[in-house]
Amino acid sequence: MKILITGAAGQISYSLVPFLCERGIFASKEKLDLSLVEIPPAMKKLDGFVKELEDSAYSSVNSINTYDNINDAVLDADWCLLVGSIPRGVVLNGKEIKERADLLQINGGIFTEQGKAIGSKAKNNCKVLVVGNPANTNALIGYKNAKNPNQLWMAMTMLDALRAKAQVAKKLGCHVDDIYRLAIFGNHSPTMFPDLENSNVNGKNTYEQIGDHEWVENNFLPKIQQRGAEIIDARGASSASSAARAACDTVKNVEHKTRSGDVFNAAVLSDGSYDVAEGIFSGFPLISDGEGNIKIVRDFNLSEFAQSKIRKTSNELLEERELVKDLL
Ligand code: NAX
Repeated sequence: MKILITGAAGQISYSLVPFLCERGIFASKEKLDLSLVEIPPAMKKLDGFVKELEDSAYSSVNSINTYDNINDAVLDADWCLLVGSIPRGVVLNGKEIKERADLLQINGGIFTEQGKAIGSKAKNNCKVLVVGNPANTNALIGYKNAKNPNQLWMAMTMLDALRAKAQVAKKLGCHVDDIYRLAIFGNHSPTMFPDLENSNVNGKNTYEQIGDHEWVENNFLPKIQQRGAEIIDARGASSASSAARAACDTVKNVEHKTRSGDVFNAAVLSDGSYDVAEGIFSGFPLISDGEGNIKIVRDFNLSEFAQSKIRKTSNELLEERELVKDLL
């Protein structure tokens, strides 16, 4: 199994790679060939991380190789985890990247190149998870440039789902594992919508058990939508360990059959389900058959409230698509 990870010297990868090397994440028992990609200035730091991975002596790992470009790294990859991207606020060529449009264009350039490389050189059944922000639109750019419809492209919304589960568990005094069918719709951004109305806790409707729409709309929703900012404020750095956990959980959920009565979360290319415009990458409730196939679960009933929130987040994705249309 060849696993490619970009942004491999970054803070998310520092937790993600060790998580992936634990047993039971991938369905196959084959040992892992890790293909770690960074930009040239970060190669020394990556070498340091590789020394630590070697010292961890994982029985699941066959080889570890590092690359300063994706083209050499991606040959026959089974999974590509695209974590690396340029964050908002970075100074490039003397100019601070502040605007969403600039961020989309700069990262768009990265994902154009990565999409082309993955489409032509990775395995035909390769699975791709985009973590680097703006994740949904980066995934769209990568997918369009890959031009290989057999490959599965996703953007990460699992962290939003885990955050939502943690808040529900606190509110209802239940365990996170008792929460089923909690779905994240839309963009991985402050417009995203976590739906509780179709969720249940051990068979009992989550929204009804909470029984407090005011809490859902004015407390729960902004809490999940702004959780990333809350972490940055407290930690002085963005979510890393939880993001790594969520990325690993996404891989595990795609690789294994979804537990009965449940869904998992990622953003995939919209086919028009739930009136989300076709051709954007939106969060949906998904199931996996454990054989590499995932599909959108279509039996959620959406209230007026839910529909209006999903329209808003879908519109944001359409605006983002418009901003990068020259890259698609
Ligand atoms: P770091 O800045 O610690 O690491 C990013 C790494 O990517 C750096 O080492 C950088 O050199 C590398 N990189 C940049 N361009 C690259 C390229 N073209 N090829 C290969 N490597 C490249 O960021 P980190 O905290 O690890 O976050 C990574 C990305 O995840 C960011 O874009 C961040 O916004 C995004 N996140 C996405 C989340 C999600 O739920 N989808 C949540 C967490 C996180 O905010």
